[in-house]
Amino acid sequence: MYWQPEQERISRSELAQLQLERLQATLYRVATHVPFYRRKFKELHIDPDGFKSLDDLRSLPFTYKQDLRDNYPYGLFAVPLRDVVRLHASSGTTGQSTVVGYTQNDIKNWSDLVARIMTGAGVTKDDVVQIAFGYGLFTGGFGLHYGSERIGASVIPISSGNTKRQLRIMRDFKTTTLVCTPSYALLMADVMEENGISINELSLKFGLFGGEPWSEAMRNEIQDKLAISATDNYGLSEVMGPGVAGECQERHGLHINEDHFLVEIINPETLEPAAPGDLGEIVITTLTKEAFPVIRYRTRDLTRLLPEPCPCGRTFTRMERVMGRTDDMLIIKGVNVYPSQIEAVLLEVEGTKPHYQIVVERQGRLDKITVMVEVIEAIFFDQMKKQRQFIDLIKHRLATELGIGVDIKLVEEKSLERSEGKAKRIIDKR
Ligand code: DLL
Repeated sequence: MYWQPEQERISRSELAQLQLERLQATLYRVATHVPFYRRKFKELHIDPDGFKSLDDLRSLPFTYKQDLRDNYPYGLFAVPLRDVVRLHASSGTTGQSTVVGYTQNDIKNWSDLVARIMTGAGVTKDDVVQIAFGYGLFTGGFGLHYGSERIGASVIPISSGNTKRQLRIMRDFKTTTLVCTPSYALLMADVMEENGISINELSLKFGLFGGEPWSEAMRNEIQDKLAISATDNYGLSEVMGPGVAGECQERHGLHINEDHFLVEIINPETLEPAAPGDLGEIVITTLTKEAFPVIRYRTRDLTRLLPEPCPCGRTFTRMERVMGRTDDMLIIKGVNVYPSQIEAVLLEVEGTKPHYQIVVERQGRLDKITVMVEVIEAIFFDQMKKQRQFIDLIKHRLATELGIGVDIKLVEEKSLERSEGKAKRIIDKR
Protein backbone atom coordinates (compact mmCIF):
# COMPACT_ATOMS: atom_id res chain seq x y z
CA MET A 1 0.00 0.00 0.00
CA TYR A 2 2.46 2.61 1.21
CA TRP A 3 6.22 2.55 1.29
CA GLN A 4 6.64 5.27 3.94
CA PRO A 5 3.15 5.53 5.44
CA GLU A 6 4.04 8.22 7.96
CA GLN A 7 5.37 10.52 5.30
CA GLU A 8 2.85 9.65 2.62
CA ARG A 9 -0.10 10.31 4.93
CA ILE A 10 1.30 13.34 6.73
CA SER A 11 -1.32 15.97 7.62
CA ARG A 12 -1.36 18.99 5.37
CA SER A 13 -0.47 21.33 8.23
CA GLU A 14 2.51 19.25 9.30
CA LEU A 15 3.57 19.04 5.67
CA ALA A 16 3.50 22.83 5.31
CA GLN A 17 5.68 23.19 8.39
CA LEU A 18 8.12 20.56 7.14
CA GLN A 19 8.29 22.18 3.71
CA LEU A 20 9.06 25.55 5.24
CA GLU A 21 11.85 24.18 7.40
CA ARG A 22 13.34 22.26 4.49
CA LEU A 23 13.07 25.25 2.19
CA GLN A 24 14.90 27.40 4.71
CA ALA A 25 17.66 24.81 4.94
CA THR A 26 17.87 24.57 1.15
CA LEU A 27 18.10 28.34 0.74
CA TYR A 28 20.82 28.46 3.33
CA ARG A 29 22.67 25.66 1.56
CA VAL A 30 22.59 27.26 -1.88
CA ALA A 31 23.35 30.76 -0.59
CA THR A 32 26.38 29.39 1.24
CA HIS A 33 27.75 26.97 -1.34
CA VAL A 34 26.61 27.99 -4.81
CA PRO A 35 27.97 31.31 -6.13
CA PHE A 36 25.25 31.44 -8.79
CA TYR A 37 22.46 31.56 -6.20
CA ARG A 38 24.45 33.78 -3.83
CA ARG A 39 24.82 36.33 -6.62
CA LYS A 40 21.19 36.14 -7.62
CA PHE A 41 19.93 36.52 -4.06
CA LYS A 42 22.19 39.50 -3.57
CA GLU A 43 20.96 41.17 -6.75
CA LEU A 44 17.37 40.73 -5.66
CA HIS A 45 18.06 41.65 -2.03
CA ILE A 46 16.89 38.29 -0.81
CA ASP A 47 17.86 37.34 2.69
CA PRO A 48 17.70 33.55 2.96
CA ASP A 49 17.44 33.87 6.73
CA GLY A 50 14.41 36.13 6.38
CA PHE A 51 12.23 33.39 4.96
CA LYS A 52 9.25 33.03 7.26
CA SER A 53 6.45 31.73 5.04
CA LEU A 54 6.03 29.48 2.02
CA ASP A 55 4.29 32.41 0.36
CA ASP A 56 7.67 34.15 0.21
CA LEU A 57 8.66 31.57 -2.40
CA ARG A 58 7.35 33.87 -5.08
CA SER A 59 10.04 36.42 -4.37
CA LEU A 60 12.76 33.94 -5.33
CA PRO A 61 14.26 33.91 -8.81
CA PHE A 62 13.49 31.14 -11.28
CA THR A 63 16.20 28.74 -12.43
CA TYR A 64 16.31 27.88 -16.12
CA LYS A 65 17.84 25.06 -18.12
CA GLN A 66 20.15 27.69 -19.58
CA ASP A 67 21.52 28.39 -16.08
CA LEU A 68 22.52 24.72 -15.87
CA ARG A 69 24.22 24.96 -19.25
CA ASP A 70 26.03 28.16 -18.32
CA ASN A 71 27.38 26.46 -15.22
CA TYR A 72 28.45 23.27 -16.99
CA PRO A 73 29.59 20.91 -15.62
CA TYR A 74 29.73 21.41 -11.84
CA GLY A 75 29.00 25.10 -11.24
CA LEU A 76 25.65 24.57 -9.51
CA PHE A 77 26.77 21.76 -7.21
CA ALA A 78 26.33 22.58 -3.52
CA VAL A 79 28.86 20.02 -2.23
CA PRO A 80 32.47 19.29 -3.16
CA LEU A 81 32.93 16.57 -5.75
CA ARG A 82 34.40 14.30 -3.09
CA ASP A 83 30.91 14.03 -1.57
CA VAL A 84 29.29 13.20 -4.89
CA VAL A 85 28.75 9.49 -5.50
CA ARG A 86 26.87 9.62 -8.82
CA LEU A 87 26.60 11.80 -11.89
CA HIS A 88 23.90 11.81 -14.52
CA ALA A 89 23.45 14.02 -17.55
CA SER A 90 20.79 14.95 -20.04
CA SER A 91 21.40 13.93 -23.61
CA GLY A 92 21.84 17.49 -24.81
CA THR A 93 20.14 16.96 -28.15
CA THR A 94 19.15 20.61 -28.18
CA GLY A 95 22.41 22.13 -27.00
CA GLN A 96 25.01 21.66 -24.33
CA SER A 97 24.17 18.79 -22.01
CA THR A 98 23.44 19.40 -18.35
CA VAL A 99 25.06 17.51 -15.49
CA VAL A 100 23.52 16.62 -12.13
CA GLY A 101 25.08 15.01 -9.06
CA TYR A 102 23.95 13.00 -6.03
CA THR A 103 25.41 12.48 -2.59
CA GLN A 104 25.07 9.16 -0.81
CA ASN A 105 22.11 10.61 1.02
CA ASP A 106 20.52 11.89 -2.21
CA ILE A 107 20.72 8.36 -3.62
CA LYS A 108 19.05 6.99 -0.50
CA ASN A 109 16.21 9.51 -0.78
CA TRP A 110 15.92 8.91 -4.50
CA SER A 111 15.57 5.15 -3.92
CA ASP A 112 12.88 5.71 -1.30
CA LEU A 113 10.92 8.08 -3.48
CA VAL A 114 10.95 5.67 -6.40
CA ALA A 115 10.07 2.86 -3.97
CA ARG A 116 7.01 4.90 -2.94
CA ILE A 117 5.90 5.22 -6.53
CA MET A 118 6.42 1.54 -7.24
CA THR A 119 4.55 0.53 -4.09
CA GLY A 120 1.78 2.95 -4.99
CA ALA A 121 1.49 1.26 -8.39
CA GLY A 122 1.05 -2.12 -6.69
CA VAL A 123 4.57 -3.56 -6.90
CA THR A 124 5.87 -5.57 -3.90
CA LYS A 125 8.97 -7.59 -3.01
CA ASP A 126 7.32 -10.60 -4.64
CA ASP A 127 7.50 -8.98 -8.05
CA VAL A 128 10.00 -9.49 -10.84
CA VAL A 129 10.76 -6.11 -12.37
CA GLN A 130 12.14 -5.78 -15.88
CA ILE A 131 13.72 -2.39 -16.34
CA ALA A 132 13.74 -1.55 -20.02
CA PHE A 133 14.77 2.07 -19.60
CA GLY A 134 18.26 2.92 -20.75
CA TYR A 135 20.95 2.55 -18.08
CA GLY A 136 23.59 5.19 -18.27
CA LEU A 137 23.60 8.94 -18.07
CA PHE A 138 19.79 8.93 -18.44
CA THR A 139 18.18 8.75 -14.99
CA GLY A 140 15.42 6.30 -15.96
CA GLY A 141 17.28 3.00 -15.68
CA PHE A 142 19.21 3.56 -12.48
CA GLY A 143 16.38 5.50 -10.82
CA LEU A 144 13.85 2.71 -11.18
CA HIS A 145 16.52 0.11 -10.50
CA TYR A 146 17.41 1.47 -7.06
CA GLY A 147 13.75 1.96 -6.18
CA SER A 148 12.89 -1.63 -7.12
CA GLU A 149 15.81 -3.03 -5.16
CA ARG A 150 14.81 -0.90 -2.20
CA ILE A 151 11.42 -2.61 -1.98
CA GLY A 152 13.10 -5.97 -2.39
CA ALA A 153 11.71 -6.88 -5.79
CA SER A 154 13.81 -9.06 -8.13
CA VAL A 155 15.28 -6.69 -10.67
CA ILE A 156 16.18 -7.55 -14.25
CA PRO A 157 18.44 -4.68 -15.39
CA ILE A 158 18.02 -5.42 -19.08
CA SER A 159 18.11 -1.77 -20.25
CA SER A 160 16.38 -0.73 -23.47
CA GLY A 161 16.64 -2.29 -26.91
CA ASN A 162 16.83 -5.79 -28.39
CA THR A 163 13.10 -6.22 -28.15
CA LYS A 164 12.94 -9.91 -29.04
CA ARG A 165 15.36 -10.69 -26.25
CA GLN A 166 13.27 -8.54 -23.90
CA LEU A 167 10.27 -10.72 -24.67
CA ARG A 168 12.15 -13.97 -24.33
CA ILE A 169 13.44 -12.91 -20.93
CA MET A 170 10.04 -11.58 -19.94
CA ARG A 171 8.59 -15.01 -20.61
CA ASP A 172 11.38 -17.15 -19.18
CA PHE A 173 12.09 -15.03 -16.09
CA LYS A 174 8.36 -14.62 -15.39
CA THR A 175 8.51 -10.85 -15.31
CA THR A 176 5.52 -9.38 -13.49
CA THR A 177 6.37 -5.70 -13.87
CA LEU A 178 7.51 -3.88 -16.97
CA VAL A 179 9.23 -0.52 -16.59
CA CYS A 180 9.90 1.64 -19.68
CA THR A 181 8.49 4.46 -21.76
CA PRO A 182 4.89 4.03 -22.91
CA SER A 183 6.02 4.02 -26.54
CA TYR A 184 8.49 1.21 -25.89
CA ALA A 185 5.75 -0.78 -24.18
CA LEU A 186 3.68 -0.48 -27.34
CA LEU A 187 6.59 -1.56 -29.50
CA MET A 188 6.99 -4.62 -27.27
CA ALA A 189 3.31 -5.43 -27.69
CA ASP A 190 3.69 -5.22 -31.48
CA VAL A 191 6.78 -7.41 -31.55
CA MET A 192 4.95 -9.88 -29.33
CA GLU A 193 2.16 -10.10 -31.85
CA GLU A 194 4.55 -10.45 -34.78
CA ASN A 195 6.37 -13.29 -33.09
CA GLY A 196 3.22 -15.11 -32.10
CA ILE A 197 3.86 -14.77 -28.38
CA SER A 198 0.59 -14.98 -26.53
CA ILE A 199 -0.06 -12.87 -23.48
CA ASN A 200 -0.90 -16.11 -21.66
CA GLU A 201 2.72 -17.19 -21.86
CA LEU A 202 3.70 -14.13 -19.83
CA SER A 203 3.23 -13.33 -16.15
CA LEU A 204 2.85 -9.56 -16.48
CA LYS A 205 0.70 -7.68 -13.96
CA PHE A 206 1.99 -4.13 -13.81
CA GLY A 207 3.49 -1.58 -16.14
CA LEU A 208 5.15 1.55 -14.81
CA PHE A 209 5.58 4.00 -17.62
CA GLY A 210 7.07 7.46 -17.78
CA GLY A 211 9.63 9.70 -19.37
CA GLU A 212 7.32 11.07 -22.07
CA PRO A 213 3.74 12.27 -22.47
CA TRP A 214 1.01 9.75 -23.24
CA SER A 215 -2.77 9.88 -23.35
CA GLU A 216 -5.51 7.94 -21.61
CA ALA A 217 -6.30 6.31 -24.96
CA MET A 218 -2.69 5.12 -25.14
CA ARG A 219 -2.97 3.72 -21.62
CA ASN A 220 -6.05 1.73 -22.61
CA GLU A 221 -4.32 0.40 -25.67
CA ILE A 222 -1.26 -0.75 -23.66
CA GLN A 223 -3.37 -2.22 -20.86
CA ASP A 224 -5.42 -4.24 -23.34
CA LYS A 225 -2.48 -5.49 -25.33
CA LEU A 226 -0.30 -6.45 -22.39
CA ALA A 227 -3.08 -7.34 -19.92
CA ILE A 228 -1.59 -5.17 -17.18
CA SER A 229 -2.46 -2.29 -14.93
CA ALA A 230 -0.48 0.65 -16.29
CA THR A 231 0.50 3.65 -14.19
CA ASP A 232 2.19 6.90 -15.06
CA ASN A 233 5.23 8.29 -13.29
CA TYR A 234 6.94 11.61 -13.79
CA GLY A 235 10.28 13.20 -13.11
CA LEU A 236 13.17 15.04 -14.70
CA SER A 237 16.90 14.79 -14.31
CA GLU A 238 17.41 18.42 -13.31
CA VAL A 239 15.28 17.82 -10.24
CA MET A 240 16.19 14.19 -9.53
CA GLY A 241 14.98 11.87 -12.28
CA PRO A 242 12.01 9.52 -11.81
CA GLY A 243 10.51 9.69 -8.32
CA VAL A 244 9.03 13.17 -8.40
CA ALA A 245 5.44 12.02 -8.85
CA GLY A 246 3.53 8.84 -9.65
CA GLU A 247 0.07 7.40 -9.86
CA CYS A 248 -1.40 5.17 -7.19
CA GLN A 249 -3.80 2.41 -8.13
CA GLU A 250 -6.65 4.91 -8.40
CA ARG A 251 -4.89 5.96 -11.60
CA HIS A 252 -6.28 9.44 -11.48
CA GLY A 253 -3.41 11.88 -11.28
CA LEU A 254 0.13 11.53 -9.97
CA HIS A 255 0.91 12.06 -6.28
CA ILE A 256 3.74 14.54 -5.94
CA ASN A 257 6.33 13.66 -3.30
CA GLU A 258 5.68 16.98 -1.65
CA ASP A 259 7.89 16.44 1.37
CA HIS A 260 10.86 16.53 -1.04
CA PHE A 261 9.58 18.83 -3.78
CA LEU A 262 7.74 22.09 -3.53
CA VAL A 263 5.68 22.71 -6.65
CA GLU A 264 3.99 25.73 -8.13
CA ILE A 265 1.88 25.99 -11.24
CA ILE A 266 2.48 29.21 -13.11
CA ASN A 267 1.17 30.82 -16.22
CA PRO A 268 4.26 30.49 -18.48
CA GLU A 269 3.57 33.82 -20.14
CA THR A 270 2.76 36.11 -17.22
CA LEU A 271 4.81 34.05 -14.72
CA GLU A 272 2.02 34.63 -12.21
CA PRO A 273 0.57 31.67 -10.28
CA ALA A 274 -2.11 29.89 -12.32
CA ALA A 275 -5.60 29.96 -10.84
CA PRO A 276 -6.22 26.82 -8.74
CA GLY A 277 -7.00 23.92 -11.04
CA ASP A 278 -5.84 25.76 -14.16
CA LEU A 279 -3.37 24.32 -16.60
CA GLY A 280 0.10 25.82 -16.33
CA GLU A 281 3.80 25.10 -16.13
CA ILE A 282 5.01 23.13 -13.13
CA VAL A 283 7.89 24.84 -11.34
CA ILE A 284 9.82 22.76 -8.83
CA THR A 285 12.00 23.58 -5.83
CA THR A 286 13.90 20.69 -4.26
CA LEU A 287 13.65 20.48 -0.47
CA THR A 288 16.17 17.80 0.47
CA LYS A 289 18.70 17.52 -2.35
CA GLU A 290 22.27 17.96 -1.10
CA ALA A 291 24.48 17.81 -4.18
CA PHE A 292 22.21 19.50 -6.67
CA PRO A 293 19.46 21.60 -5.13
CA VAL A 294 17.40 23.73 -7.51
CA ILE A 295 15.26 26.73 -6.71
CA ARG A 296 12.07 27.31 -8.72
CA TYR A 297 13.18 25.24 -11.70
CA ARG A 298 11.22 26.06 -14.86
CA THR A 299 10.37 22.56 -16.09
CA ARG A 300 8.42 23.66 -19.22
CA ASP A 301 6.00 20.81 -18.45
CA LEU A 302 2.31 21.55 -18.49
CA THR A 303 -0.13 20.12 -15.99
CA ARG A 304 -2.68 21.14 -13.38
CA LEU A 305 -3.06 20.24 -9.73
CA LEU A 306 -5.92 18.06 -8.52
CA PRO A 307 -6.34 19.14 -4.91
CA GLU A 308 -9.24 16.84 -3.92
CA PRO A 309 -8.20 14.15 -1.42
CA CYS A 310 -7.41 10.76 -2.97
CA PRO A 311 -9.29 7.65 -1.81
CA CYS A 312 -5.91 5.87 -1.45
CA GLY A 313 -5.22 7.84 1.73
CA ARG A 314 -2.09 9.60 0.57
CA THR A 315 -2.25 13.26 1.46
CA PHE A 316 0.15 14.43 -1.24
CA THR A 317 -1.52 16.54 -3.91
CA ARG A 318 -1.94 14.96 -7.30
CA MET A 319 -1.04 16.47 -10.63
CA GLU A 320 -2.78 15.60 -13.85
CA ARG A 321 -0.73 13.66 -16.39
CA VAL A 322 1.72 16.00 -18.10
CA MET A 323 0.16 17.12 -21.35
CA GLY A 324 3.46 18.07 -22.96
CA ARG A 325 6.25 20.59 -22.87
CA THR A 326 5.81 24.20 -23.79
CA ASP A 327 8.66 23.66 -26.30
CA ASP A 328 6.55 21.05 -28.08
CA MET A 329 3.52 23.25 -28.40
CA LEU A 330 2.35 23.70 -31.96
CA ILE A 331 0.48 26.77 -33.05
CA ILE A 332 -1.88 25.60 -35.72
CA LYS A 333 -3.93 28.37 -37.29
CA GLY A 334 -3.61 30.36 -34.11
CA VAL A 335 -4.64 27.51 -31.81
CA ASN A 336 -2.20 26.04 -29.29
CA VAL A 337 -2.04 22.28 -29.61
CA TYR A 338 0.07 19.57 -28.00
CA PRO A 339 0.92 16.25 -29.65
CA SER A 340 -0.74 14.36 -26.80
CA GLN A 341 -4.07 16.05 -27.61
CA ILE A 342 -3.81 14.95 -31.22
CA GLU A 343 -2.90 11.46 -30.00
CA ALA A 344 -6.00 11.27 -27.83
CA VAL A 345 -8.24 12.14 -30.77
CA LEU A 346 -6.52 9.80 -33.23
CA LEU A 347 -6.72 6.80 -30.96
CA GLU A 348 -10.45 7.27 -30.44
CA VAL A 349 -10.99 6.53 -34.12
CA GLU A 350 -11.54 2.89 -34.98
CA GLY A 351 -8.94 1.68 -37.49
CA THR A 352 -6.01 3.83 -36.39
CA LYS A 353 -2.92 2.34 -34.79
CA PRO A 354 -1.23 4.05 -31.85
CA HIS A 355 1.65 5.25 -34.02
CA TYR A 356 1.70 8.75 -35.41
CA GLN A 357 4.00 11.60 -36.25
CA ILE A 358 3.38 15.27 -36.75
CA VAL A 359 5.30 16.90 -39.57
CA VAL A 360 5.70 20.65 -39.38
CA GLU A 361 6.71 22.53 -42.51
CA ARG A 362 6.91 26.15 -43.49
CA GLN A 363 4.55 27.21 -46.26
CA GLY A 364 5.01 30.84 -47.08
CA ARG A 365 4.76 32.63 -43.78
CA LEU A 366 2.58 29.99 -42.19
CA ASP A 367 3.31 26.66 -40.60
CA LYS A 368 1.76 23.67 -42.24
CA ILE A 369 1.09 20.57 -40.21
CA THR A 370 0.50 17.08 -41.48
CA VAL A 371 -0.42 14.29 -39.11
CA MET A 372 0.81 10.92 -40.33
CA VAL A 373 -1.05 8.07 -38.74
CA GLU A 374 -0.71 4.35 -39.20
CA VAL A 375 -3.93 2.56 -39.98
CA ILE A 376 -4.93 -1.07 -40.18
CA GLU A 377 -4.48 -2.79 -43.55
CA ALA A 378 -8.18 -2.87 -44.36
CA ILE A 379 -8.30 0.89 -44.34
CA PHE A 380 -4.99 1.44 -46.05
CA PHE A 381 -5.98 -0.74 -48.97
CA ASP A 382 -9.57 0.47 -49.10
CA GLN A 383 -10.96 2.20 -52.15
CA MET A 384 -10.06 5.85 -52.47
CA LYS A 385 -13.57 6.88 -51.57
CA LYS A 386 -13.58 4.99 -48.31
CA GLN A 387 -10.15 6.29 -47.42
CA ARG A 388 -11.37 9.80 -48.08
CA GLN A 389 -14.29 9.27 -45.73
CA PHE A 390 -11.97 7.94 -43.06
CA ILE A 391 -9.69 10.96 -43.36
CA ASP A 392 -12.68 13.27 -43.18
CA LEU A 393 -13.82 11.52 -40.02
CA ILE A 394 -10.46 12.12 -38.31
CA LYS A 395 -10.39 15.71 -39.50
CA HIS A 396 -13.88 16.23 -38.18
CA ARG A 397 -12.99 14.78 -34.77
CA LEU A 398 -9.88 16.95 -34.53
CA ALA A 399 -11.86 20.00 -35.52
CA THR A 400 -14.51 19.32 -32.87
CA GLU A 401 -12.09 18.47 -30.09
CA LEU A 402 -9.31 20.94 -30.75
CA GLY A 403 -10.89 23.50 -33.00
CA ILE A 404 -8.35 23.08 -35.78
CA GLY A 405 -8.18 21.68 -39.26
CA VAL A 406 -5.02 19.77 -40.20
CA ASP A 407 -3.89 17.58 -43.04
CA ILE A 408 -4.00 13.86 -42.40
CA LYS A 409 -1.91 11.28 -44.20
CA LEU A 410 -2.67 7.61 -43.71
CA VAL A 411 0.35 5.37 -43.73
CA GLU A 412 0.80 1.63 -43.74
CA GLU A 413 1.27 -0.26 -40.51
CA LYS A 414 4.87 -0.31 -39.25
CA SER A 415 6.00 2.44 -41.60
CA LEU A 416 6.68 5.04 -38.91
CA GLU A 417 9.82 4.89 -36.84
CA ARG A 418 9.49 2.95 -33.56
CA SER A 419 11.11 4.00 -30.33
CA GLU A 420 12.90 2.02 -27.66
CA GLY A 421 13.03 5.14 -25.50
CA LYS A 422 11.28 8.45 -25.83
CA ALA A 423 9.22 8.65 -29.01
CA LYS A 424 9.84 11.48 -31.44
CA ARG A 425 6.39 12.78 -32.27
CA ILE A 426 7.27 15.98 -34.06
CA ILE A 427 9.29 16.08 -37.27
CA ASP A 428 10.20 19.70 -37.71
CA LYS A 429 11.19 20.49 -41.30
CA ARG A 430 11.16 24.25 -40.89
O1 DLL B 1 12.70 11.34 -18.30
C1 DLL B 1 13.09 11.06 -15.94
C2 DLL B 1 12.18 9.90 -15.91
C3 DLL B 1 12.64 8.67 -16.31
C4 DLL B 1 10.88 10.03 -15.49
C5 DLL B 1 11.81 7.59 -16.26
C6 DLL B 1 10.04 8.94 -15.41
C7 DLL B 1 10.52 7.71 -15.80
P1 DLL B 1 14.67 13.58 -18.47
O2 DLL B 1 15.31 12.75 -19.50
O3 DLL B 1 15.44 14.68 -17.84
O4 DLL B 1 14.20 12.71 -17.26
O5 DLL B 1 13.36 14.16 -19.13
C8 DLL B 1 12.45 14.89 -18.37
O6 DLL B 1 10.58 14.18 -19.72
O7 DLL B 1 10.58 17.40 -18.21
C9 DLL B 1 8.99 15.82 -19.22
O8 DLL B 1 8.95 16.73 -20.30
C10 DLL B 1 9.19 14.42 -19.74
N1 DLL B 1 8.52 13.44 -18.87
C11 DLL B 1 9.06 12.66 -17.92
N2 DLL B 1 8.13 11.85 -17.37
C12 DLL B 1 6.94 12.17 -17.98
C13 DLL B 1 5.60 11.71 -17.86
C14 DLL B 1 13.28 11.70 -17.30
N3 DLL B 1 5.26 10.74 -17.02
C15 DLL B 1 11.27 15.32 -19.21
N4 DLL B 1 4.67 12.28 -18.65
C16 DLL B 1 10.23 16.04 -18.39
C17 DLL B 1 4.98 13.26 -19.52
C18 DLL B 1 7.20 13.19 -18.93
N5 DLL B 1 6.23 13.72 -19.69
